[in-house]
Parts: sequence; C-alpha cells; structure tokens
Amino acid sequence: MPTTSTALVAGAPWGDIVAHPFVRAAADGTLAPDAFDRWVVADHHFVVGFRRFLGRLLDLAPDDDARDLVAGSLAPLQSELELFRTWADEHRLDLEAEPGPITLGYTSYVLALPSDGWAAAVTGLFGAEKAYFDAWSAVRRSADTSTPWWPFIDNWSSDAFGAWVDDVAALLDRTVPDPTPVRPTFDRVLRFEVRFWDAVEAGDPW
Ligand code: MP5
Repeated sequence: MPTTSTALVAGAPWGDIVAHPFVRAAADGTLAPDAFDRWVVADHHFVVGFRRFLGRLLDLAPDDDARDLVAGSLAPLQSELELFRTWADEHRLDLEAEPGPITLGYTSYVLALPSDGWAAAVTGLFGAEKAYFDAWSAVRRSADTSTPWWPFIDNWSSDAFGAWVDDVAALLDRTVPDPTPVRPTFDRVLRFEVRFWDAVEAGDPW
C-alpha cells in the first residue's frame, strides 16, 4: 500500500507544476523581471495568510509531535517575509496592493481549510509545501547562483526545506492513513498552485 503522501502526488498532474512556464523561465534566466516582482507581491500576501493558517493548524494538531512540527515552521516564515519585504523596498513594490483574484482565492481557501478539520488542513499544508519544493528544486537545477533571485530559489529548494517537507509528508502519512477522503482537497490545492504561477506570470488584475 502506498503512503498517503505518495498516493496523492502520484495521482496529481505534477508536470504542470515543475515544468510550468514561470518555473522554466526562472530556471533558464529568461523570466521577465516584472513577472518575478509580481510573484514577490503575490507570494508575500500568500505567506502572510499561510502564517495565520499555521497558527490555526497548531490548535488542531492531534498530538505533541504534530504540534512540534507545526510550531517549528513558524520561525522560517519570518525570514521569508523579510526576504520579500527587503526585495520590495529595493524595487519599490507595493506589498499592500490589492491582490488579484487567484492570489486572494488561494490564500482564502488555505485560511478556510482548518474549518474542515485536521485531515484537510494537513493535506493542504503538504500539497502547498511539496509543490513549492519540487518547483523551486527544478529551478535550482539550472539556475545561475549569481542571479539576484538566488536567495528565493535557495529558500524553497534547500536540503533543510526538503527535510521539512519530508517531515510534513510523514506527519500526513501517520495521521491520515487513507488518501481517498482528502484527495479532493489535495487536487484543489494543486490546481491553485498552477493557477498561482499562471497569475503571476501573466498578471491577474480585476
Ligand atoms: C508556498 C508559498 C510554500 N510560499 N507560496 C505558494 C503559492 N505555495 C506554497 O509555503 P511556505 O510556508 O512559504 O514554505
């Protein structure tokens, strides 16, 4: 029997994430600087919401091991937020700009997940983190380490981040042994991840 995390990933269109045009362009250095800046503003909004989501997850966690893992994820978010804020200051980006509908929709969906309980929420956590690790690892494989984007690429593709994603997978496998009921949640998160790349690549005004 495959584990929950393995079964969920195997059933998802992973190529749409790791070979997304935004990801490919970031990897080969052809990504438009405007698109990268749109990603910074959108992902800052997402991470601000994600931290609130993790706070709720801490309360839902079924035991101390789960609480240790969730609580341990909060401090690294602070350095992510600082990375975004420093970049935004240097490039005169407005982090308070109205988020586009996909960014707002995805962030709001993640924030609503705890209302569906632990299984749905930890599935969303795994889906979002695994998607980011695999996408940014694909960028890392061909990226030039002297690019100004490197600290961002490194943040979501480092061995330390990969180990954390493995820990989240193990937590999901231990606490949600059957993937069937959480598959719709996982697939929805993955569709949002693809739409998020689309939105930052092309712009997402409304
Ligand atoms: C993550 C993220 C990873 N920052 N943005 C999106 C759209 N998906 C996933 O979450 P974290 O908490 O920044 O590692």
